[in-house]
Amino acid sequence: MNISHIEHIGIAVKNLDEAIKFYEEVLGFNCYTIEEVQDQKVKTAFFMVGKTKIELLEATSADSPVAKFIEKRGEGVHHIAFNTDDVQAALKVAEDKGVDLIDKTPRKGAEGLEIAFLHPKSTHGVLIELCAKNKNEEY
Ligand code: CMX
Repeated sequence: MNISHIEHIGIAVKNLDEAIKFYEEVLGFNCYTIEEVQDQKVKTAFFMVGKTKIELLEATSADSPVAKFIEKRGEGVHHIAFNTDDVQAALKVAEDKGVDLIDKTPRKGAEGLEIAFLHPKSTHGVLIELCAKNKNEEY
């Protein structure tokens, strides 16, 4: 799959502003962008931590995957995103090995990334995101 590093860790929160305060005032991180991803029904806030990122996720509607997650499990780690050079190729590898794909083709995520998810039921309980920089996009 050519995975190079953990691109980000996604954390589901009830209230983005309150959670940002914790990450800035207690942990001393700097929120460098807030972005709504309509396709995923989330509002996101990003922090750089060394070479990886923390992505806070607040649901923007009741049927958002993040709203459902919080309802069932409460706030907490929602997914781990691995950087790869080619999401479509990585999906093919996963599918060929019998992994249940949530996305058959990459979608557009925050920060202009191409993203696709693997179902936690076939990854030992962790929602895995595969992501790559969209080569056609300036970011
Ligand atoms: N991590 C681990 N397990 C999870 C999970 C998560 N984030 N979300 C759901 N699950 C578990 C549930 O607890 C449930 O387990 P049990 O059956 O043991 O109770 C099971 O997965 C449910 O699976 P489901 O019935 O197929 O589906 P859900 O309606 O709960 O949806 C999922 C789960 C992962 C398919 C859905 O959330 C999804 O499609 N996620 C991908 C998109 C996404 O999460 N977008 C938001 C982030 C976007 C971004 O970062 O930009």
